[in-house]
Amino acid sequence: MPLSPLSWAELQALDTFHWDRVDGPTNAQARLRLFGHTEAEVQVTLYRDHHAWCPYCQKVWLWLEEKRIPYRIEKVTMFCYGQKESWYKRKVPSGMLPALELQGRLLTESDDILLALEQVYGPLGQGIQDARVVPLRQLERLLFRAWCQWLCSPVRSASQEEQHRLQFLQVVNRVETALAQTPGPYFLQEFGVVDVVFTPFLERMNASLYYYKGYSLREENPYLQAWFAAMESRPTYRGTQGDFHTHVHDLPPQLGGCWENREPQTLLNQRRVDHGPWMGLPDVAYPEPETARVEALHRVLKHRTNLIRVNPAEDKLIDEALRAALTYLMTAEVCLPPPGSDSALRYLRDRISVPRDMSIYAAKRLREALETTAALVGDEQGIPIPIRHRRDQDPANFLSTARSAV
Ligand SMILES: N[C@@H](CCC(=O)N[C@@H](CS)C(=O)NCC(=O)O)C(=O)O
Repeated sequence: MPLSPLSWAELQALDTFHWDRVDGPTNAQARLRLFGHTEAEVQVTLYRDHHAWCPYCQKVWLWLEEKRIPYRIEKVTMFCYGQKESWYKRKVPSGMLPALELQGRLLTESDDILLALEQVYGPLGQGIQDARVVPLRQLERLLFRAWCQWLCSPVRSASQEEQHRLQFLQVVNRVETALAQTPGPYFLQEFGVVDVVFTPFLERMNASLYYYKGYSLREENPYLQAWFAAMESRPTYRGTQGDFHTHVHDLPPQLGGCWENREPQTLLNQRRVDHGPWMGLPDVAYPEPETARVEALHRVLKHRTNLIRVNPAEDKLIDEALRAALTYLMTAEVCLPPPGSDSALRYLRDRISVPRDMSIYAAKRLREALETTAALVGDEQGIPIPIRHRRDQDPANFLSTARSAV
């Protein structure tokens, strides 16, 4: 017989998750990172986007985490999901991210930021102007342009699509050759700034090409496969890592559209990313931590009032349905949600953002619990995710509790 949903108090009692956001592993929720230093020693403030979607912010974020520099984090809204904060426009009139304050000096442009940080704290492996680093940074930009060309150009013919695909694969081969030249998995002898520079877009290429073009960058290229695995051995990277679902739906408004090729493999991949099963997707390969479920529970409990308020369904309906999904998440016992709650549960399933809300495996477990529970009462989908903007994710709706997330 199906279990009836646990109460919020009963769910709260199951929440044993604890994470030291300030001195513990890299995470997207912290507003302050100390690495054992005192707050008085902090000389750096990183301005990055609320949702951890901005790739240039990820580059600087990862560098600071790798170097264990104490820093503050101020989160700013991107144009595609809400209103830019006026205090930020006074500081950076263009509104562009990232920005960084270093010993009272304001810097913009991610490469200039890294250069200035190197001058104060020393390089991460090699300096970004090192003669071994510069050609690899150029290769990264070449790959970026070939990816944009393939993903973001509306094509007029199959041959044009094929030409863009081949151009991208040619640059990928150059990346494979570069990785093959070192004895380890990284771009140079040891992990360093080049790996940090490549990370944000390799992650986004892996996600977007799988979903829009049916091409699995990580699985089809052995050196990149080894590189991703090596990156995932680093807690710093794990803390900044996004999942396929998050990237494929945050990229279109940022890039001005992503074009799918409608091939059978693409359609299969799209179904898998949007509807599951999410375990086994090539967006992550390290083993699932034992804490995945309880982390998901913890994060939902923290934000439940807002999650219920922004859901299009009646509060009472989504309240009970969400408790049913969380009961299943924590007990593995089928728990029937109220009739008519399937689309409300799927609305939430489609709006979990990684790493903003939780880490990658926690999100997969939560998506799975929401979908399994929704499927007990129907197959109605949630309101579709917008393509031109993501104001459905406006952080203004969450700020009162987000502020206390440290
Ligand atoms: N060249 C810049 C590029 C930065 C950039 O394009 N930032 C985008 C986000 S990925 C931005 O701030 N756009 C304004 C917005 O979306 O609000 C850098 O390396 O820092």
